[in-house]
Amino acid sequence: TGYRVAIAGATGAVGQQMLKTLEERNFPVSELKLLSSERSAGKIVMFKGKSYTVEAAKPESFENIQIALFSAGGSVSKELAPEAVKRGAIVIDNTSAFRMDPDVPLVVPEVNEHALKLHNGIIANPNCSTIQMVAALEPLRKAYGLNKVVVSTYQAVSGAGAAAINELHDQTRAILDGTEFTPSVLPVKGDEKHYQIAYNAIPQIDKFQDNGYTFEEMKMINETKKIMELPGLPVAATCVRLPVVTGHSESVYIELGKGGAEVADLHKLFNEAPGIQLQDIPAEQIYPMPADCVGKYDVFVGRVRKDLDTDYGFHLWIVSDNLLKGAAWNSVQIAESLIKLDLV
Ligand code: 11C
Repeated sequence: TGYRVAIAGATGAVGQQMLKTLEERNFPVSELKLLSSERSAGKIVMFKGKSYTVEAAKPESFENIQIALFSAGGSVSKELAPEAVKRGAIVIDNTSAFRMDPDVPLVVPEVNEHALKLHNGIIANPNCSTIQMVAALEPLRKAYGLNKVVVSTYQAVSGAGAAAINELHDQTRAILDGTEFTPSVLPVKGDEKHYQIAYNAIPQIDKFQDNGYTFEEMKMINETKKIMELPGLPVAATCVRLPVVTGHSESVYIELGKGGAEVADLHKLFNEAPGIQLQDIPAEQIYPMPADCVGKYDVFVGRVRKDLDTDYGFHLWIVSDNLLKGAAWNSVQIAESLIKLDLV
């Protein structure tokens, strides 16, 4: 017994983590179909000790599938997610293709699991940097309300895919060896200019929009309002790429809706919140770091400080594995919620 599951983008960085997560969670899979682009079709992928041949994704691939996890890029989702839905599947889409569509729930289970009930076949998985931030802010919103969010990110190269990871390794090696190199992937593959990421920090993730913010920054701004169901919440973001392979970090300034909170109150809320781990003992130099979060499902919070000038203001440091809670785990968690709520 179990569910008939398909993964579109099965050979990618996130697809591989989805398989690992389904296996680790012992997700009830009765049949598994692994799909990819034509280029990766024919590859053999292991799941629970069994080998599967990856097939090129096409509309008919979703015949008889109940749950389809998509992480093969926005254009694949735009083309094939509606085809999967037409054939009776529920799609959990990890691209930005449908996130802001009012008919599509955008879900982080710790925050808005209830939104799943309104789905019309497609459920969107938010952007990685948004997921970890809203998961950490939700317990504070519930207790005090939330009036303002200002975030600066320190994002890992794996968010930009396998080519960006290779570029970081190759550049680091070239610099140590004193050889020449030509950046070709970051900050954005399709943009005109490319910059060194090794030993650097690049204040551009995704393309610039007309308002001077990047698309990654606008995703954090718009998705946060939608997931937290606070359309009027002021949110500002600055997104920066660092030479870290996996694990996004965020410095977040918030203003609560009520006064009177102390650091200890926030600690208590984080300690009680699902999916959050508090690591905040300054006297012992305890705080979250990406290297410690790799491979873990939770969102880690530390450096909790009360603002020195503004009433209701707090500063937080939030770290999580961008491929797990930021992508694969949140998607599988949505599938688990759908089963729990009897929505499959
Ligand atoms: C990054 N946050 O780190 C991006 C990757 O909209 O799902 C995730 C892109 C997305 O580059």
